[in-house]
Amino acid sequence: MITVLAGGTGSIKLIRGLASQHCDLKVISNVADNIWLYGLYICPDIDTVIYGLAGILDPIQGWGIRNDSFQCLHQMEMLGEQTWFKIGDRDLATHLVRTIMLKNGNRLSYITEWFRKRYSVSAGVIPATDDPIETRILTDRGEMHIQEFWVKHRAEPTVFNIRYKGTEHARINPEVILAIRKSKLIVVPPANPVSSIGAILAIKGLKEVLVDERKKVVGVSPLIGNRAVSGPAVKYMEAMKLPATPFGIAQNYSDFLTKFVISKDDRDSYGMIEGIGVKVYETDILMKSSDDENRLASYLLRQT
Ligand code: FO1
Repeated sequence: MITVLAGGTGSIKLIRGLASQHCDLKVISNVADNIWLYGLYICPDIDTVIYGLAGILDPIQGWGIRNDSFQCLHQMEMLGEQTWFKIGDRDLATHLVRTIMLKNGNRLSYITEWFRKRYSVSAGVIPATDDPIETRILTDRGEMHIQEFWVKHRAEPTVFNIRYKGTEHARINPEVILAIRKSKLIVVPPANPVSSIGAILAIKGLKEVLVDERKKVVGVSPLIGNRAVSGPAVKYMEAMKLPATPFGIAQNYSDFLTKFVISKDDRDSYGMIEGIGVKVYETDILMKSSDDENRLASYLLRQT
């Protein structure tokens, strides 16, 4: 079994690659990006993994369903609703059904398992916790939900700090611990180290389990040089006073990471990373096509 800690658009590429190589995959999904909006409970990272593995993810945006229409959203706009978060018509069905199931008293992990089967995904998809947690961004325009910062304000405000609301009381999903303990490999994909991986690690007790199983943990850098492959990782890392380099990532993960795959363009970081006790592997980590995804996944399985 292989367990992957997952955020959104960056993680799914490697997850798809691993799914093409390996049949017993468990994906632990970040849930701190989840948001109540338009009366619906939206779980972007869970949906990105499920749509990605079901082969229906929009390849251009990296979220939502391919070739979706936006009739409902346009109608809402016509009715005067603020529609900064773009929900497609087919995607809407997922949020509607999930919200009904939640209101009927079902846990998020039960609902996610139900969707996994409906979308014919064979990999397990496990929400990191069933309890509500939320990444909050403290900015020069006030504190806001991560989706407000990233989508509504297009990541423009200056970020002072980031906090994970609710993580002090959230209970780790027991299946997460089971997956980590039973896996022969635990993968930290090229995901946002603050808003995706950071939000999973902020759940009390989770990091300790990873530290315990550190010999099995391999990471892939989400940065090439000092630039994120996608998304606002650099902005978040700077706000958290973390050096936005592959070394900064390795240092941030060093309690539980034993192996780290970096871009061959970052060869000069090799010595520093090995200096903190993390074994370094260099390859082409940019995933632009499914061939790239499969190649990196197979490299990970063969080399590490
Ligand atoms: N990202 C955007 O940049 N703009 C959107 O309007 C938007 C809508 C959206 C709807 C459903 C969904 O599952 C994801 C959506 N995302 C959108 C992506 C989302 O903000 C990010 O992918 C994750 O939160 C980052 O992990």
